[in-house]
Amino acid sequence: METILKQIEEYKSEIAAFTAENADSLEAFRIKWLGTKGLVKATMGEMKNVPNDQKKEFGQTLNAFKLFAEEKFDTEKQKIEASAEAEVFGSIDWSLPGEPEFIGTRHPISLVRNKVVDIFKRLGFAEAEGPEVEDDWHNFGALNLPPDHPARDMQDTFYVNQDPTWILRTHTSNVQIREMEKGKLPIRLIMPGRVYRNETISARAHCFFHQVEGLYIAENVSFADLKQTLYFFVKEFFNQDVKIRFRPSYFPFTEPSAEMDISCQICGGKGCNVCKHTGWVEILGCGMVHPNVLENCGIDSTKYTGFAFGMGLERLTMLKYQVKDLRLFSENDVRFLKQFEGAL
Ligand code: 2U9
Repeated sequence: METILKQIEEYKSEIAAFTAENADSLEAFRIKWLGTKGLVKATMGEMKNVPNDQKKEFGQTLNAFKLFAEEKFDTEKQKIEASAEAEVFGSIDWSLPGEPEFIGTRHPISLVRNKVVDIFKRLGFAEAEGPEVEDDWHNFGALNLPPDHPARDMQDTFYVNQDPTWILRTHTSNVQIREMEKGKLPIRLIMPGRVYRNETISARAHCFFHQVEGLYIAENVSFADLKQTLYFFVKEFFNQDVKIRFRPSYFPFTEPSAEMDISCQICGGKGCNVCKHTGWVEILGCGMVHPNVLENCGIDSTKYTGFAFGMGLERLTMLKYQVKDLRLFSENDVRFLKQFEGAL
């Protein structure tokens, strides 16, 4: 008994004196002390030679010895790992430029939307958004569309679960109605958003697309204000040389109504395929807000007037970047999307 206890003490001082120089000497330490044929296990075997009344105490000594060896191994292992890490860290040239990750590009529709909104913000318009699932009143009724208007037809509009109450909005005009209902005047808002129409998908039409609509309501707002605002917009969006012209049109929510053309940016007005040899391309619809629409939202149409306009973002993007097929905008082909890196 005395001999084995003395032996354990000697082992402990040998273990305490050990320092691992490298991974190999650490492994040698593990095999010598903690391996299946190691000295710790062999010492454990001495238990059978100890008299029964001393087994408990000896068991504790053995456990402490085992722990001592294991802890030493763990601390030396950590030291080796830390120095290996430091070696790698020290060998890296931290001044080298990093390898850039390709993080994608903004979608062309987003680029154009942001540009349009920025231009109107400079004129004092604020951005507003509203729901894409809308009720009949905010999408049609309040906008002076009669109950039998063809746009309400299920052939043209998506109804949610065939329920006549809920539809996918067909324009962002529902946002204007909701803002007007709040009753705070004057209103000067620009509203970008996704809209839905039940169309067969082709190069020129899709069942969803994006619009930007604008609305300005105050006292004494005139058609001249509308023209000047839109002229400023197209000059900023396309270039300084762009010309505009207005043609009379009809929308149930505006009176008078007009469509605006710009001089063709492809051929400079000389005539090409894009402008169908007319020198002009249509880019938006607009008009003075119909008195019925103002009254529908509780606004006194004898005191206030306003103008509104709407344009398709896909169309604007196609004109600016000569994109020939609308389907490219929703296919997410990176070869197409990458071309807009750094655009605008
Ligand atoms: C309210 C009052 C009036 C918004 C307007 C148009 C004319 C228009 C089309 C352009 C291409 C839709 O994306 S498109 O197919 N829009 O021509 N939109 S006036 O008039 C409003 C809106 C809200 C309360």
